[in-house]
Amino acid sequence: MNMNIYGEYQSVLPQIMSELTTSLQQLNKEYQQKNDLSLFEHLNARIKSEQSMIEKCHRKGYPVTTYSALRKNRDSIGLRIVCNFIDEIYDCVDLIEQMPDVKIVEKKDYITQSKPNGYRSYHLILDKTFNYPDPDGQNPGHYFVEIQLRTIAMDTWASLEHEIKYKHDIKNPEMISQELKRVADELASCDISMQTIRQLVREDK
Ligand code: 0O2
Repeated sequence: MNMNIYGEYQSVLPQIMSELTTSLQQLNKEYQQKNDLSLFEHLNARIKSEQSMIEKCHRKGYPVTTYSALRKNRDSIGLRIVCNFIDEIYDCVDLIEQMPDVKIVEKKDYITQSKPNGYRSYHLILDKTFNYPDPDGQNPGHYFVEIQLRTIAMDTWASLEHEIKYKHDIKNPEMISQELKRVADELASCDISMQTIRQLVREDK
């Protein structure tokens, strides 16, 4: 019988994802009450498909095991937080850092240091304790979660870039890459302008 790569944790992962989603929605509510604006606009969550996880294990040279899926790779559970403005991304990172039982084990700021192709986003890897056993035999167990934080503009670009690149054979890749980078930079400039406009409106009050 073929065992799922997530093994006995297959049913635990969605529960962990759901608990964390609820905690973040609660954080958003509290922030809204305090600041009269949203911490984030929306939040998506996914468990990495078995096929993608197996492909990633092959790509990284890890054995295709439950241990590799949950310990060597750290994005079996992934959350994407989409904010209205850049400032809220950094507020959100600070608030996540203060959440109980959360340790941030990696931060990658692709906003101040965008990828060469124009990709922008803030990536976090959390090590969070949950009331479920983990692959190291601990209970409460430790689980890794990847969180990507983006503005609406960054999210639009990443979704469209993914759609364009992964679904079609590209005949003129250099020109397409240049154009995508140009659009990414224009959107980044719009993000800054929108934040400046909001600041002007606030100062006017
Ligand atoms: P999915 O379907 O989102 O899970 P690794 O995660 O180890 O492969 P690395 O360098 O450690 O690679 O991770 P990185 O680049 O910090 O983040 C990887 C994830 O960020 C990707 O996950 C994408 O979701 C997103 N990402 C990174 N670069 C780009 C990009 O240029 N364009 C788009 N659209 N998304 C990007 P996966 O596993 O590829 O896919």
